[in-house]
Amino acid sequence: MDKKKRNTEITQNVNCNIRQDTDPYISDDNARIRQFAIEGTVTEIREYGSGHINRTKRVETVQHGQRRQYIFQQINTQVFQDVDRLMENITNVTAYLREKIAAQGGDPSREALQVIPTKDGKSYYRDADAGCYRMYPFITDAISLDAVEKPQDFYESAVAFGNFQALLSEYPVETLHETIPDFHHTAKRFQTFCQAVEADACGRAAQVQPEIAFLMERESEMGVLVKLFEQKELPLRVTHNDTKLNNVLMDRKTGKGLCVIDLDTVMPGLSLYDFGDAVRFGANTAAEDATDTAGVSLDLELYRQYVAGYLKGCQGMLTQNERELLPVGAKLMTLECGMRFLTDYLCGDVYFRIHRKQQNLDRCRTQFALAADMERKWEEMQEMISRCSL
Ligand code: ADP
Ligand code: GN1
Ligand code: MG
Repeated sequence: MDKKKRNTEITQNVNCNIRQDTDPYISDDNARIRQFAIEGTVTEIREYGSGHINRTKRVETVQHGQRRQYIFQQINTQVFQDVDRLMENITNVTAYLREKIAAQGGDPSREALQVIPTKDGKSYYRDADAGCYRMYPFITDAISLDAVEKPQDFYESAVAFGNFQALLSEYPVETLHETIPDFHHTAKRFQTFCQAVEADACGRAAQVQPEIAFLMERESEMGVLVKLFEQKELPLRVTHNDTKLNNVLMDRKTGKGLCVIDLDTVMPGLSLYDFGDAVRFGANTAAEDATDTAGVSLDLELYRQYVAGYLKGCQGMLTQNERELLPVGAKLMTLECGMRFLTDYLCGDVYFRIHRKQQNLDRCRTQFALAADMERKWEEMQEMISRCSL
């Protein structure tokens, strides 16, 4: 699909997806939502967004004629097994961000998420079936893009993610829980991938031999960032770890990055993970799940915009090693993500939500095609870093 058509399509899907109050799930949701300290009577609940992990809905309430909107999310407890710790991270990080943003003269109610407590003061609600739910105020007059529409959008998203890291540069990193252990430990991800090939639980390995070979040929690259970190060549930082374009809300009026969202994976990490993951998603000329890799390539202009925006947002906090290794971050995160999609395909699509058969395989193929294109454009990628760092 044309990458730019995707934003419209998702908006339309969302708008068509109104479920009636007769739907038993909606009644259940109503009961769950009543557990939270929100204002007004619920008038509407709609499926929302295009995340691969949680189930997100937008809730509307009315009180004395005043309309309010909220985000209501079912946390994926297969992916996040310790919800107490996950929500402790998010509650603490958002409280910290709100204070910092206020001190800098910003508007914390629009520039940071805020966890809405349950009526009995908890950060999330666990129902009788062990489903876990949370709520945030819905940030209005903002958009979340599933594809870059113009280079400026990508630049502004980079400023926002860089700024997010700068805001958290003094946050006590040791107090954060690892919500998914070894999330970006690419070498361990490679081991898991090899085990999945070996087990071949769904009999799919024979069909993906070229993809398996592509990764095997790059085995020596898997541990490169972890090793540099162990050798103290790279600093540990508070990072977001899932910097997809749709995880930052953009101000509808100004077009500037407004609020970094999807904080489930805020953990100790490397800045290169945040830079790399954003580039692999946003600077690809094709959609992450394109069915034909012919349209996949690294858009060097978008890459340049992201480098410039990220360095600006980071406000000089990156070390020389970090700056020089930005291209490595981009390629490694692309390889790692493709490897995760392939692993999930081999395991029977148990992790990433799919909407059609082979979607995870398509996702894997786009990532590998992108990594291959980065190899072809490697010198340009490096040159741009030197030019932007001047
Ligand atoms: P997932 O982990 O499944 O990706 P997200 O937290 O990213 O879930 O939420 C999914 C989508 O919901 C986002 O991409 C964004 O469009 C929207 N969203 C999430 N939180 C808010 C919020 N507080 N205000 C407005 N939109 C939001
Ligand atoms: C998931 O939640 P979402 O859709 O923003 C995944 C990321 C992947 C991404 C690939 C917790 O992100 O790591 O890069 O899909 N999140 C988790 O699109 O695994
Ligand atoms: Mg998300």
